[in-house]
Amino acid sequence: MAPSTALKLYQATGSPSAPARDSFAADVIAGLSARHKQLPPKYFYDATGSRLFSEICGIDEYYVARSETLLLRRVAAEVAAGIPNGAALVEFGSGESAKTRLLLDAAPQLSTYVPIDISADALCEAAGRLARDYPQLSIAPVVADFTGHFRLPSAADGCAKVGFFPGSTIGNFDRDGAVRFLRSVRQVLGIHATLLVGVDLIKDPSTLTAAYDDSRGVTARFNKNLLTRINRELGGDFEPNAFDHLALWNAEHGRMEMHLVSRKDQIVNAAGQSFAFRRGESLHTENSHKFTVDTFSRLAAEAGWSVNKSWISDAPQVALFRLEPAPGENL
Ligand code: AVJ
Repeated sequence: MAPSTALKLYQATGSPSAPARDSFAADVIAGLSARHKQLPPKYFYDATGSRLFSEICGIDEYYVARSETLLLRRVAAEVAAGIPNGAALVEFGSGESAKTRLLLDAAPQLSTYVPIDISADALCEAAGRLARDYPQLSIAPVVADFTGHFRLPSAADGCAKVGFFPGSTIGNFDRDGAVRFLRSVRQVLGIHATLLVGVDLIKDPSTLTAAYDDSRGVTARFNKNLLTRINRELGGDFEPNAFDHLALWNAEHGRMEMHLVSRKDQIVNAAGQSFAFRRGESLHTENSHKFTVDTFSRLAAEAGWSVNKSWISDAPQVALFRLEPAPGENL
């Protein structure tokens, strides 16, 4: 069923399709021309990719979403007790907003919800369903790449802000990128803010690798969908099955990596250019950094946030942090 039409979608990036396609093309050309071929993981999330990611979240081996949902359910009342009356919940990369409902149910004092997502399809659908289920809540969705610059919609003006960044998405940034992002979130949310961040914790490599290489092959399809998207949107001729899905634990950098490994020597055309792959050459598609409570607390401190509280789930463990602006830090 079509989502409610009462919702206005804020296009934070101006007219979305043309500039969005240009930067996709530019990123693909740059990434495939590099000595170590790579692509930014944000391009996974077209309509198919968003659907595949939801499917991944239902898979046993992908504990990241399951553990966090159980944790949120356990601590929702405690988290809600720290949320001021009339506050606005601002979610970075909201997708289906599945976990959001746990907070919305526990904190009816929230007046406003600002979901921000790069996928207009996922955002529209989720916002439509939420509008039906939470008629009191004012919902102001923003279509944006949350790593870029954008302003909050006026619906959130004058409200205390609660940032919500669950799912361990922060792990996609390298360390500098994560610090820069957390700094810009401080700026976007202003001074009367707290930020709830979900982070995946370092654990045994076999649990980690199974989570990124599930036995049903959904993660492999999610990874290869990036090639299908390039074919469709940038006139590419990738054969997705001429690449193998590879998930590996990089202990030195504390991160899971996903790659697409060429099964043969081949030339691929995309975005008006040709790219040579050697057999065994990898296209690096994602980093998912994992933390300890300590390493993440230090990272947050570098960005001007201090840890007000952290909670840890049952195994396989993930963590939820409540951050507040560090005293004495100016914006
Ligand atoms: C949505 C970025 C948190 O890194 O675990 C899932 C994406 N990649 N399976 C993650 C993902 C492979 C996910 N994040």
